[in-house]
Amino acid sequence: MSNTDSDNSREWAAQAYALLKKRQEEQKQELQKKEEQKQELQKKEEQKPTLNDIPSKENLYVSSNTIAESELGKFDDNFTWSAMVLAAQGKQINEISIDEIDWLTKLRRGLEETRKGFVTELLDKLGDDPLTPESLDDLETLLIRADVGIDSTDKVISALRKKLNEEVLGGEAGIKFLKKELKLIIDKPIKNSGTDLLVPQRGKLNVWLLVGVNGVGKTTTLGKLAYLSSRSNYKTLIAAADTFRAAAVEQLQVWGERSNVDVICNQSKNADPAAVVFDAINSAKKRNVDLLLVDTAGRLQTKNNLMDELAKIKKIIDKKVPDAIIESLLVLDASQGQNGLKQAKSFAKSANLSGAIITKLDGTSRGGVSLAVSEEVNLPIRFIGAGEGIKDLRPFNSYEFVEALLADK
Ligand SMILES: Nc1nc2c(ncn2[C@@H]2O[C@H](COP(=O)(O)OP(=O)(O)OP(=O)(O)O)[C@@H](O)[C@H]2O)c(=O)[nH]1
Ligand SMILES: [Mg+2]
Repeated sequence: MSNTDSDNSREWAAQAYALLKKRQEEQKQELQKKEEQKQELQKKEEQKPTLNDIPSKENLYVSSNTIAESELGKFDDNFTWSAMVLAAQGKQINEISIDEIDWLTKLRRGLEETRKGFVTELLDKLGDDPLTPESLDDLETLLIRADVGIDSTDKVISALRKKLNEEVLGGEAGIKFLKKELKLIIDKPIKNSGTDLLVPQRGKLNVWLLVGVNGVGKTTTLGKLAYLSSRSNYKTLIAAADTFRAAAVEQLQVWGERSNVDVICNQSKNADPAAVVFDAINSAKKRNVDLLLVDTAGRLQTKNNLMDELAKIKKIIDKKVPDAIIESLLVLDASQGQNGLKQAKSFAKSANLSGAIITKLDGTSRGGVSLAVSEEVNLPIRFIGAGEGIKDLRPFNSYEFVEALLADK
């Protein structure tokens, strides 16, 4: 990036920042006004003589379900970078939200460890010199170390080698080309699926099953999805079909409360997961639900009948709502690297998956595994998670992912 480019970017980001700050001030004032009006009203109520002078709890507490709006952070390098990523995707200054900036900052920070492993080292090695066959050998090692996988690495390196035979490639142009190649790999299964962005189809019952091995983040991801979905005005319901793990239902109920979404469950021990799904579908039909999110148990598929259980759940859905749109989403913990990839492969064989959700991208050095999932398992990545908070999950955007992976600072 030339000096003028970066000056322009900073100027653009500064304008976006000023606009967000102004908007936030206005919102705060609006809230304060509402609060004052509320207190005024309460005072009047209290002054009225009543038989029973116990104040109603509802009047004193603001709903605990409300998720606080994010606070605008500092105007720093993170802000500028995030604003530029949004601008590059065609966002106008007045279309940028604090949530988007926050997410991109989180994603960039989350991928820092992965990035350190190869980009920083690569840039140090490259400097401003043109790429050489030797630097490609270094890049190959670095990509494999970042868990990008052998197939994806081969693809990228061959493409770069071909390009090098055709023209001299400077450091910056090399990175640009690398980004393009990585994006191609991730985009391929998404394009093949025919759906760029996974959203529930209106007017139908959409059932999203979250599957995956122990502790990868299925329940947490489901909670975040419930929030995202209800916030986007889809009528949402949760089915607690992990009847195996103690406290799984309670964990889901907490998420249900946070996102204001009901949870259908059966508290009895060893309840049949398919029966829970049966009840949930009945409720979903009665309530005209758009999206039913199903949490499933995470036992290792090699050790038991998890696959049979999933098949049974699918059969029930097919029978009760033949026109339902079913998505089987494999949840993968990025920090498990190649192990996660192995899981994905064995699940893909028997569970008829339609997509993947990558979690725990924050603080792992193995974020590159997302590329391996795309290339080797041919699964479209639908969402990514980078944190334990309710807002720490977003629809997958390959451009943002690759930019964050290769952000150079
Ligand atoms: N840092 C981080 N932690 C996460 C993320 N997603 C989930 N976790 C944590 O991972 C742990 C396991 O998450 P769960 O959602 O219970 O995982 P699960 O797959 O439902 O687990 P089982 O039901 O036992 O199979 C919890 O401590 C979560 O807070 C993430 O994106 N980032
Ligand atoms: Mg769980």
